[in-house]
Amino acid sequence: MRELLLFPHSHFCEKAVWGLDYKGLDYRKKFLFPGIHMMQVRRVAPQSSVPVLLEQVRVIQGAGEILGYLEEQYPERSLNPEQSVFSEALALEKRMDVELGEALRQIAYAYLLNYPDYCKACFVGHAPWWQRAMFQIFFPKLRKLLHKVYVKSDASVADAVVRATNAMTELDGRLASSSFLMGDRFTRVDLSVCAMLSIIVQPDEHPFDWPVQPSAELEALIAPLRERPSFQWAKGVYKEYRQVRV
Ligand SMILES: N[C@@H](CCC(=O)N[C@@H](CS)C(=O)NCC(=O)O)C(=O)O
Repeated sequence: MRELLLFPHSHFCEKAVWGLDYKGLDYRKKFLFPGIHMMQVRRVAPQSSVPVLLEQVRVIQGAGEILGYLEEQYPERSLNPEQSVFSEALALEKRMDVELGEALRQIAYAYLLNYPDYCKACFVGHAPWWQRAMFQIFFPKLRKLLHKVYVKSDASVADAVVRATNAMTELDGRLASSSFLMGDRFTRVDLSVCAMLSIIVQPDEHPFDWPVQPSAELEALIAPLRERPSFQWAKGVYKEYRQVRV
């Protein structure tokens, strides 16, 4: 059986999950315990990051790589942009992974690591009691690690806010004249950008059942973004194109 290694709330994982769901493929989700995931993932793949797709003897690491692989193996319901804009589209997707996806993650962790219960719900809300207890014990260490890797410093978070806002301004501009980011139909670029936005949009169609966001400071940063065309667009795309398979 096809298997996807992932964290439940991760927007990069959501990008791969959406791809699999969109193609109507069967697969098993294997949620990993943060920290311990590094050993588990490195046993099969070069980096420690998820998502990782395991299909027979193949190991595909990285959300974009997984979308590419799915398109190659299962070309029906194509998510590829037209050939004429293909490289431009992939470049936009990659840039948005960083400018939007990585920046939003950095901002989110900067505030949410102060809320252990929220983090617990994100990483192990689905897991048996003993994993939730283990998470509680390991959280101080995990918090330190996540802060070091993702949050870095106040200045770097401030820069991430500027980068994410600029990225959304660019998207708003593109969406002023089209319902799609590249070409005239739904493609992997739309899917990917909406998945990156999912951590702030938290759409109902997303398979993760989001806990209530506890940080007033983070909410103050997100609130003005809700009015953005790109934010509203992502909500609409989720409604129309996100088929959930549990
Ligand atoms: N470039 C990768 C990035 C994936 C990524 O950053 N995954 C994070 C979760 S959102 C992760 O696994 N972090 C833990 C680690 O790298 O060990 C992709 O597109 O899949």
